Amino acid sequence: MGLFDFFKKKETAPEAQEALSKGLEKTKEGFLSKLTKAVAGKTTVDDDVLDNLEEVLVTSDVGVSTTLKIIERIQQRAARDKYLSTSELNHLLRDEIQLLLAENNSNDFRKFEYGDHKPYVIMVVGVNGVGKTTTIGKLAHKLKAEGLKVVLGAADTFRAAAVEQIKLWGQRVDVRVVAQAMGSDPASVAFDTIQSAVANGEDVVIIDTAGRLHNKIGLMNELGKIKKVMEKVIPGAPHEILLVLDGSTGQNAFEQCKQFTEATDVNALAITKLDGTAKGGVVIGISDQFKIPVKYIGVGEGVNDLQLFDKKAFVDGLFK
Ligand SMILES: Nc1nc2c(ncn2[C@@H]2O[C@H](COP(=O)(O)OP(=O)(O)O)[C@@H](O)[C@H]2O)c(=O)[nH]1
Ligand SMILES: [Mg+2]
Repeated sequence: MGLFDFFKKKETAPEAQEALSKGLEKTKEGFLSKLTKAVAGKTTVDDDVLDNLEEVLVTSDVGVSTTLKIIERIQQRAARDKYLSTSELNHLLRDEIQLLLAENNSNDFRKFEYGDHKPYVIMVVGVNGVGKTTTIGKLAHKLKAEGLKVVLGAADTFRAAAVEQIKLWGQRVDVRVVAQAMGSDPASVAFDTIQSAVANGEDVVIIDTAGRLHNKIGLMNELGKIKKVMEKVIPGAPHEILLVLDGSTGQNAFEQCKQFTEATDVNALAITKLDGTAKGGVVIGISDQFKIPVKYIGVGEGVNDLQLFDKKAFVDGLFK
C-alpha cells in the first residue's frame, strides 16, 4: 500500500474525534465562554455583538486579518437578516470558519496526491522546542502501523541531546535511525539517510533538523544546503518540507511561520501542543494567512497524540 492510499482511506474515527475534543478542551472552553459573554443579554446580532465577537476571535489567537474576514461574513449575514438571533450565531460562526478553512486548505490531506515517490522524503523544520522530534516519532509510528518502512535522519546535530532523543524515539517506535556524531554536518546525515533508504527500499524518510533561527540568511543557507544534497540523491526531494509550530505560542507561531516560509519552500504545517493551550485559534489564522495546508496537529506527548488535520472535525470540536 502506498502513502497515497494511507492518507486517502483515513477518516476521522470516533476515537480520534474524542482525542481531538479532549486535546482542544482548553481552547474550546475559553472560546465558548467568551462567546457566551459576547452575546449575553442580546437577542439579535447587532453592532455590539459583532464588536464583542471580534474581540473573542482576536483573543482566541485567530489573528487580526482572519478575524476581520470572519466578522465581515457574519456582518453580511446580519445585514441580510436583520433579526438574526444570537442563538444562531454559534452555528453561523462554525459554518463560516469551516468555509474559510475549506477555501484555504484546499489540499485536504486525505486527498493529497503523492505520486509514486519512493522513498517519500520529508524534511522537518522549525525552531527549537516546538515539537519537531516528537512529531517525527509520532508520525513514524503512524506510518509504520500502516505497513510502511520508515527511516529517520538525525540531522539536528547541534546538540548531543537532540541526536539521543531521536534515537530514543527510533527505539520506541521501532524504526531505523541514521545518525552521526554531534556537531557533524547535517547535510551529510541527510545524504546518508536518503542513500541508505534507497538501498534498503524504504518507503518514507523523515529528516530532523536543528531549529536555529539565528537570522534569515543563516537559516536559508543551512536549510538550502540540506535540501541540495537530498536532491542529489533523489531529484525532486524533499517532497515535503514540514514546518512545525507550537500552537501554545499564539502570535509567535505566526511570526515563525513568516520567517520559515521566507527562508524555505514550506509546503506543509504541523501545529503542536494544542492540548495544553487555549490558543487553538492559531490553526484557523495560520491556515488562512499562509495558504499552506495544516497536515498534522499534536494534541499530547504520547505516541498516539498526532492527528491528521481534519478541518471539519477541528471546527466541530471547537463548538461541541
Ligand atoms: N503537550 C504536548 N507536548 C508536546 C507536543 N509535542 C511536543 N511536545 C513536547 O514539547 C517538548 C519539545 O519537543 P521536541 O520534540 O523536543 O521539540 P524540538 O526541539 O522541536 O525537536 C517536549 O517536551 C515534547 O514532549 C504536543 O503535541 N503536546
Ligand atoms: Mg528536536
